[in-house]
Amino acid sequence: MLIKKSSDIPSSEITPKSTYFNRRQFMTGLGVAGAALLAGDKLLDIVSPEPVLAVTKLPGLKTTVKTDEKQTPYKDVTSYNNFYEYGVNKDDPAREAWRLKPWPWHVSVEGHVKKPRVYDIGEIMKMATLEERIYRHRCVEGWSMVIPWVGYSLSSFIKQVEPTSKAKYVEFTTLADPQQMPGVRRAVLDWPYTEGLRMDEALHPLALLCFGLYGQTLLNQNGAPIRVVLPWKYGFKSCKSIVKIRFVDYEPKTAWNKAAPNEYGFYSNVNPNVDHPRWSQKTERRIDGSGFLASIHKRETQMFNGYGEVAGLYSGMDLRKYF
Ligand SMILES: Nc1nc2c(c(=O)[nH]1)N[C@H]1C(S)=C(S)[C@@H](COP(=O)(O)O)O[C@H]1N2
Ligand SMILES: [Mo]
Repeated sequence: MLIKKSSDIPSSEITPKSTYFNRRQFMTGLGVAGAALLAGDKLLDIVSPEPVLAVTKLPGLKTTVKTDEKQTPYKDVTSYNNFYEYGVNKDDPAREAWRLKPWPWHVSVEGHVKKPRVYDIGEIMKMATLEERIYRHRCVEGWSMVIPWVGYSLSSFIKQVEPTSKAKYVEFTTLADPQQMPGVRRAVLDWPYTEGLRMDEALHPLALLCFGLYGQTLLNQNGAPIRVVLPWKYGFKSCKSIVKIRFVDYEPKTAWNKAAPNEYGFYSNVNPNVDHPRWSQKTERRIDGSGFLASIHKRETQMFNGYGEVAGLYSGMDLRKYF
């Protein structure tokens, strides 16, 4: 749904960002009746404005990880999403996520760490140089994408907040505000959404602290303003719209493991040899703009999603037991 085509809006209205968010707050503050008065039969348009206005360009990025595979079109990356805080259907996030205010935003860093405190999103974005990384993304449901993310290694952040020797794992927590995220009013998961990594996994250079994709900041449905991306693991490990990062000495409970422990383990490394009880993990449907052809020409899923350099993290572990 569009409020106006972006081409109809003078650039003075698009920038600065704060203007945009104020306008959004103004509109949501009107309530449905006020919006209807303003918009007449365009009511639906005004309650779901064009998401592209919420992004900021991130110029001068160096691409450090690439693949020759065709990238998933921006339209698919931003409209076919799992983000249960907005609803359980793939199109719910793109329709509902405009309700989230990704700015101002703070992340609380807690636990076994020398610099525990609340960090501003702008401060975190400046802790290291942003770069582009084109990663494969594999959802446990059997589809995959190739996405040019923007961020920097999670390890750069971790080193600056200085976990102590007691920190063995890191836990991520997503916002769970029913005002901004209508999906959390239903108990489909035990909110807030949490995820976790062993410390050596979190420090692996492929683990990305992510702020954008396709050269601009994240849309809300992709986890604005801050998320992680772990390309060798199933998508659900990549926690979105993070408000808390906690360093702990125990294996953190994770939202999907709590919901269905026989289906979702803590590690959840992409592994074609270990099937999910409901979905084979041997092949995948690549969403690359080729439409229905991708459902016919399934690709073989690769161990660790093709990122064999992480194998050393799991040497000696029975990956059937630690799935
Ligand atoms: N907070 C939160 N993070 C989440 C999810 C979610 O429902 N809530 N879904 C996960 C799943 S199942 C996938 S496949 C990816 C999808 O990320 P994307 O839509 O940005 O591609 O986000 C993951 N992170
Ligand atoms: Mo997923």
